[in-house]
This record gives sequence, C-alpha cells and structure tokens, in this order.
Amino acid sequence: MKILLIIIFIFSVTFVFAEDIWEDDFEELTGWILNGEFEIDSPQGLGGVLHGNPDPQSAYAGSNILGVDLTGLGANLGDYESDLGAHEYFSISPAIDCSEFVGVGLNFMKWLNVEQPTYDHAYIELSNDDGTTWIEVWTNTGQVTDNAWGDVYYDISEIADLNSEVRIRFSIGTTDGSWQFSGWNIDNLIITGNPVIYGAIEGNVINADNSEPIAFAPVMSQYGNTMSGENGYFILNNIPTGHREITINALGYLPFLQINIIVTEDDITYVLCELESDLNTPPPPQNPQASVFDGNNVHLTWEEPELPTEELLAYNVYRNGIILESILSEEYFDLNLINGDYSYYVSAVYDSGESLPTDTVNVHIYVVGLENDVIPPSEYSLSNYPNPFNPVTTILFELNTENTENTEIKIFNLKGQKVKDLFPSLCHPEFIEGRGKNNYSVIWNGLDKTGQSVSSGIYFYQLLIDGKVAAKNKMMLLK
Ligand SMILES: [Ca+2]
Ligand SMILES: [Ca+2]
Ligand SMILES: [Ca+2]
Ligand SMILES: [Ca+2]
Repeated sequence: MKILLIIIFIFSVTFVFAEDIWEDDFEELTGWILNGEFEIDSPQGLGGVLHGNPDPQSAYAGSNILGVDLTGLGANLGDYESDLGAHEYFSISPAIDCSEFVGVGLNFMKWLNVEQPTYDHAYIELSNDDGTTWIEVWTNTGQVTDNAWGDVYYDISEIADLNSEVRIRFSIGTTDGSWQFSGWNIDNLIITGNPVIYGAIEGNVINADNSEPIAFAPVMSQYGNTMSGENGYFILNNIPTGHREITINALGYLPFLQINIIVTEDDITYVLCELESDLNTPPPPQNPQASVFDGNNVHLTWEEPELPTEELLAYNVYRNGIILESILSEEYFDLNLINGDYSYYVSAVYDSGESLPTDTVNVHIYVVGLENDVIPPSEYSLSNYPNPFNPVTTILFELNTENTENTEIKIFNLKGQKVKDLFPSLCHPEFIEGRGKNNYSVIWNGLDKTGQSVSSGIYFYQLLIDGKVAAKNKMMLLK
C-alpha cells in the first residue's frame, strides 16, 4: 500500500502533459531566415545520384518543407555544394517565446543526407539570446543517409526553458571538395513544453565534518541564485515545479551538487547541504585586519600565505560573500559605505585555483545622518549557471532599465588577461513572474575571442554599463 501511494505521489508531481508552444508545417512563410541553398518549397526527389540518398519525393505533410536544395540549385542539382565555410548554408527560425514553459523539447520530421564529419558537417543549434550565441544541439558523428522520414526529439530545456527569445538554426558546412549529398529535409517542426508553476527550495549549508553553518556560500540553480546567511540558511523562491538541482561552491569546500529535488506547487522543499572540505586547497593569506577610518571607510590589510607552493597571481577581496576586487597588493580600501555590518575575507589565487578564505573580519559602521541599511544591495545582480560549468554557462544579470545598449560583459582569466567580450545589447528582458522584468541572460560557450576553447580554471567576469564596472563575479570551468 505504501509503495502504491509513493508511485501515485511521484506521478502526480511529474506527469504533466506537454503543450505545443510553437509549430511550423512550412506551408506558409513564417519568417525563417534562409541562406545558401536552404529553401522552403516542395521536395522533388532530387540529388543523391552518386552518394547517399535523394531528397524525398514529397513533403511529410502538406506540400512544403524546409530543406537544402529542393529545386535544383548550383552545380549539383538537389545536393549541397563543395567547399562551404562553417555554417555557410543556414536557416534560422523566428524567435519563439518559451518564457512561460519548462521541459521544452524540439520535435520534427527529419530526412537528412550528409557525408561523414571528416568531410562534411550538418548542425542543429539553438540560441536564447536572439542569435548572438549558438549552442550545438546535434551534429553528424558519421555519414547519414536517410531514405525515409523519421521522427526526432531533442530535450532543449537547458537552453530554452523560461526564455523569450529562442531560435533554432539548421546548417550545412564546412564541406570538402568532393562527394556532395542531398542535405536537410525538415517538416512538421513542433516546440513543446510544460506550463511553468512555481515552488521554492530552502535549506541549510553546513560543514560535513562538524555541522557548523557555512555563511556566504553561493547557492545556484538554473532559475536563480542566492547566498547562505550567517546561520547557513538560504531560500530560493520562484523555482519551477519538477525535479530540480542546486549547486554550491563555497571556498575551501568541494563543489556540492544536489539533484532530484522535487519542487511542488506553492510549497517549500527543504535540503540539508553538507559540504566536504577540500583538502587540496592552497594556503590562504594570513592575519586579516579591518579598521574603520573617517566614519564610513574601511581599510583592510593581510599578509601573504604561509609557504605558498606556487606563484601567487592575485588576492580576491570579499565583502559579505561578494567579490569586490582581484588585486596584487596586500591592502584594500572600501570607501563611502552606508551604515551597517560588514564581513570581509580574502583569498589567494594561484594557477591551480583559489585558496581557502582567511578568517572573517567584521566591522560596524554607524555615522549619524548616514543612510541606514543592513547590506548595501548590489545594484546590479550578476551570476552564472551552472557554476562550475563545462563548457557552456549562462550569465544572468538584472538591470534597472530596459536599455541594454551600453551594456557589456567582459571575461578575464586569472592573470587578468581579457578572454572574451559579450554584448548583450541584442538581448531582451525575460519577463519572469516574481523575478522582476529586467532579468537578462547571455551565454558563454567557453570559447575565447579567437574561437579557441579556454582551459579549466577560474574566470572573472564584469558587467559594464556605459564603460563603468557595475558588478563582478567569478566562475569555474571544470573539464
Ligand atoms: Ca509541410
Ligand atoms: Ca546544389
Ligand atoms: Ca563532401
Ligand atoms: Ca536537397
């Protein structure tokens, strides 16, 4: 009886019918951007004379489909051409609004012919920032020679869930100098998802060795981030119902991942997060001191770590768990604070990673006539998910305006060298209920400005508005 009840409970939580969010049967023009030999037209069974199979003789449904060279274009009638550049033939869907859905999936009828990837390439990619960045969903790992329509489904929830600007790109290229194939044929494309319903996750972050609370631990989910308080407690509101996960990366502890957290409607799910100490963490700076001067300014000092085994690259200075600066000197001035309590710690940064934090030093600022607040809230929140990541992460930020024109994200490596500029100016705000309307996201695919994959390690990123740094944070690539 007990088992039966549990099964019914699980079903009641997870068994939700997916709805169609958007569909295209290609019988009418809906705004696809077509390049190269991509066409929306009737297939005629062309191509595939020497290699692979021809295009279909007819559409899967109706009369039209999306495909590469349906009508006999270029030197190879029905086939894609030779010596194409990367993604040279592409078709990009209109922006699809998935902002009210989770568990988003991509379905379509597929008929594809392409040579093996030593020579020719076919791709399916997605963008959730209006085409600024593309994330690969599928590419050919061998020769593909379809001679019938097949139904395919891709889970695209990580990229598309709750996003208002999802685009799909089908492409061909690069291709080599010989063996042309008949390319993509696509019909009845449907985006499905489950309407979003919210719950919440709360918990305590503690040290697994002694059950002491861990303060200022960043707690991250795909749907928003928070930080544990002084007592280790956190709450994440507005988490879509379903099976969710959180990650916690506290300095000096191994990354913590809790999967399969069942979030239910209008309810709060509790998670006890026991973090294991990371015994390989390099030594921290020593003897942190904080003194208040001229009423509302703080002078921080510390000393170099004991017996560092490798070259020290920088110190990270934190206030109330948020990184303020990555610097080389052994002092820091935190100026013009408002009334409140402040906790500082410093870590050392090496090639191999970041050290344990120093002990926390606390100051209390109170100046008559000065504005009172508990913590000076960061005006622009900036975070990324997942973190650690491999190799794609989504950088999330909030603006108090809908104007993103002069907004920029810069990414630096540990040595302070700029790795990549991201321009979210093409982003549009995500209208996520309960989260404010000016939440933006931009994807970093782990490539530097020359298109090379960056190595594992810590990366710093900054949100710049009108050329000024508005917020900073750090992230870790773990391959
Ligand atoms: Ca059709
Ligand atoms: Ca052709
Ligand atoms: Ca070829
Ligand atoms: Ca074709």
